[in-house]
Amino acid sequence: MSIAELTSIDFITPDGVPESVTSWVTEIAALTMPDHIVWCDGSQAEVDAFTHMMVASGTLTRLNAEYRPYSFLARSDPKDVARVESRTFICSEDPDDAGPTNNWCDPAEMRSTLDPLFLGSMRGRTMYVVPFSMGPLGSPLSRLGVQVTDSPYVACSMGIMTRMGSQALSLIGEDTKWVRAIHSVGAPLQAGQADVPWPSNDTKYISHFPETREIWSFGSAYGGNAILAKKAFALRIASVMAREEGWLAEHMLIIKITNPRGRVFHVAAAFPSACGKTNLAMLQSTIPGWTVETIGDDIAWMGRGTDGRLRAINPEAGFFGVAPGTGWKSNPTAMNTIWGNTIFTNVALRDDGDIWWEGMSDAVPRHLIDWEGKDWTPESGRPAAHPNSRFTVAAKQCPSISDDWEDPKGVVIDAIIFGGRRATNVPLVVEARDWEHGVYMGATISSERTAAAEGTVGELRRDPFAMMPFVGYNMADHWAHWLKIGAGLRTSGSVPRIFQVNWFRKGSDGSFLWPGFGENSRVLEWILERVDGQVAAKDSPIGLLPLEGALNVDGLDVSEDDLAELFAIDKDQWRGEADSTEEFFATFGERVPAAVHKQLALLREKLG
Ligand code: GTP
Ligand code: SPV
Ligand code: MN
Repeated sequence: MSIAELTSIDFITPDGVPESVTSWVTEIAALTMPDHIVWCDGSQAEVDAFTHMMVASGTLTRLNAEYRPYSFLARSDPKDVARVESRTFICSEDPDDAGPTNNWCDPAEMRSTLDPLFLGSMRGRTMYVVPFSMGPLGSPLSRLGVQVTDSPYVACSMGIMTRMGSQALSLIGEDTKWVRAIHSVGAPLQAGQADVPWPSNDTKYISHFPETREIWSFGSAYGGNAILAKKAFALRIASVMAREEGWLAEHMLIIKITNPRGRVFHVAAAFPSACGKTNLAMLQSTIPGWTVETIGDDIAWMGRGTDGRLRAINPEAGFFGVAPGTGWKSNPTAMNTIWGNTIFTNVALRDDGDIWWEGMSDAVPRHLIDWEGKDWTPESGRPAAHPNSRFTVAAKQCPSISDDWEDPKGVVIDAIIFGGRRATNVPLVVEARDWEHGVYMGATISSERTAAAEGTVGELRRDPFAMMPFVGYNMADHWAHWLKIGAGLRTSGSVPRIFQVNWFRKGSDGSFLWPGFGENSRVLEWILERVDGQVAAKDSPIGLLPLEGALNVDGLDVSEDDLAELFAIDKDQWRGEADSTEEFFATFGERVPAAVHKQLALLREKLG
């Protein structure tokens, strides 16, 4: 489609679109009153037209093609830089179905709040209709959705992050169930009014209606607030669908690992936002004979396959990765993924027309344009890239992408890992005694806050299953659902092992005890040797730990003392953890499953 065509098509619907979609689009258009409607087909020509248009409007800066072909930089409004959890709502009929960890609002009340905000909110703008599939096109595990948005940046991002366009639309028949997602930046334009590069609104609502499978997002164009296929659909709405249909929608990466004996494993791992999923998903092993391939870096949909085993797909088609800290040393795979065809948001611009951020290279450029568009030098005393700056890139560009990443049946999961960012207490790795204990580990994850959402960075907070901001129903019911899934897997005799890891434990001097990144392959090795029945473990109050000398530290520069500290279990501290867990569980009242309470009692018993 050419630019001329893009701006001249008014309210013309492509042939063969089911009535359920056209009537909904018409209804939303009547409410939001866009000047034009464009149905996205997902073609390269469309991407080219969008990016041309956004370069002309100042939303995107084209990067120097010599260094970064077909790539662009976007700078957001400085007030629109991360997910807004305080403005994220679960509007279930019954407040108990949202639970104490979600902001709840009565659906009728939310609709009456949103209606006036959306009324005419797309005036002077184009409404893009974005049909998409979460999961491989046509897989029985995939689910369909349509997002309307008045942001071409969001439409483009959806094109990278999902299977978007005509093919997805053609999968929607008259009887197909699909998720409705409405997004407006909330910045209508009067006739003749000049636009800004990043339109948004100080009033923000990210509202979910789980019963009617709808998402209404107003006021933000950033990440999970606006790319509604991701957290809003694939986690919040999908977790509700999954509970009803007997599967799991989780904030997890998926990797394939081959050991030196040629055995293949698949692992799913949940870490809170900005706690290392993308890095683990793209890990380059530092130990001989072990290879890691990427299947997904943020979301896993998992369920019991016809073979009785837990199978997982990555519902996404791209990565929306944290830029700072991604560098040639820490994550060369990511660096090679973003060679081109990438949208960068809120990173710094080099004088040579390429991008830069903290941690990309040891050498720091002498001059940059920072994420706010201001001159920057190393003496400026502030980061050049925003801490939550991101790259948006297709997964198929990843050199470590696995040959089975689009397997419509999903991959068999052999082990599940829970992690978090904990300076103290939590050891480098510990294994759950059984599924119930693993569910307890997931339910009790705490992690230090990061820049991925608003709030004070570093503050410890509860983040069960790394799903605190993403579960679309009562968190305690989520634990019950996990127990049920485990019981189902047990009937077929194949229950994945569960582990907890912590790359972020700190020594008394405040520095990380563990080198992390590629060296995490050593922890994966121990985990998979456990799964393969090759190594024994020793019991401790909090779970099974590696035997003395079992963790492979060959060639690693970590002192004996630091290693001991990485696995130290301070019983007093853990009694404190148990007390705080009891308080946390109490916030859910009766809904906490008995099996989870039992694990807490067992922990206390073992602590003595
Ligand atoms: P979201 O996209 O927000 O869900 O984040 P994520 O969980 O994918 O986190 P990501 O892999 O992008 O890492 C976030 C930050 O943690 C980056 O700054 C990384 O450099 C840092 N990080 C990742 N892995 C490690 C590790 O093993 N050790 C240390 N010290 N830092 C790490
Ligand atoms: C996260 O915060 O976990 C992300 C980024 O993956 S966002 O898509 O904005 O949610
Ligand atoms: Mn994430």
